Amino acid sequence: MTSPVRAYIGLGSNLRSPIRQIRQALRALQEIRQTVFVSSSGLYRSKPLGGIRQPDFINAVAALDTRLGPHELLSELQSIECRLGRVRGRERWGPRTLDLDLLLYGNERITTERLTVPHPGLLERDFVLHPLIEIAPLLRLPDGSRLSDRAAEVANELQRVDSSTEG
Ligand code: A4P
Ligand code: MG
Repeated sequence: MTSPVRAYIGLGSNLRSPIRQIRQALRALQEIRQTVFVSSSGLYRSKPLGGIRQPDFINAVAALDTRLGPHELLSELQSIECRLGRVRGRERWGPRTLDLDLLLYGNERITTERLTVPHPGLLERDFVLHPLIEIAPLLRLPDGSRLSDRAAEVANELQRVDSSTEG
């Protein structure tokens, strides 16, 4: 049997009770086949990226150990997005009930029609970078660079959501 690969997932929501959406999505990640849920960051409120007027986002990052291939894992993520009610076909960058991105899949670099890993926004987005460092402070990218060395370049304007906050 192949050994598991550590993968990191970015979660984001800014519609229909986003805190509840993210908590539900974290539970759904625990049910993915051939996969062990390792840990998740706190939840963070962030300003929308992309210039469209829309509600603030709630973001978080989770770590999984998976025996699924990267495309199989992406399919599982997309199935969770659909199940938890994402309305597809909206404008890019626009509001969404739930967005699950595959940020990293072990040390692999992947460029296919369906999948780009590491996720292209990883190093620029405070709502990805800082929660990722929270759960994996020593993490290195496939090019060998240490994630925490990049953190100083990205201002952290995230607001942590208190764990007792209702969604
Ligand atoms: N795809 C390719 N690579 C990946 C990957 N690594 N992970 C493909 C996930 N999907 C990947 O995705 C479109 C296609 O990307 C998929 O079919 C998949 O095969 P999508 O989720 O349907 O479309 P999208 O999310 O609208 O596009 P995109 O480019 O993923 O949007 P982003 O970059 O995720 O941005 N502001 C804040 N504060 N917080 C946010 O979370 N999110 C967005 C969405 C904008 N602004 C935000 C936030
Ligand atoms: Mg996406």
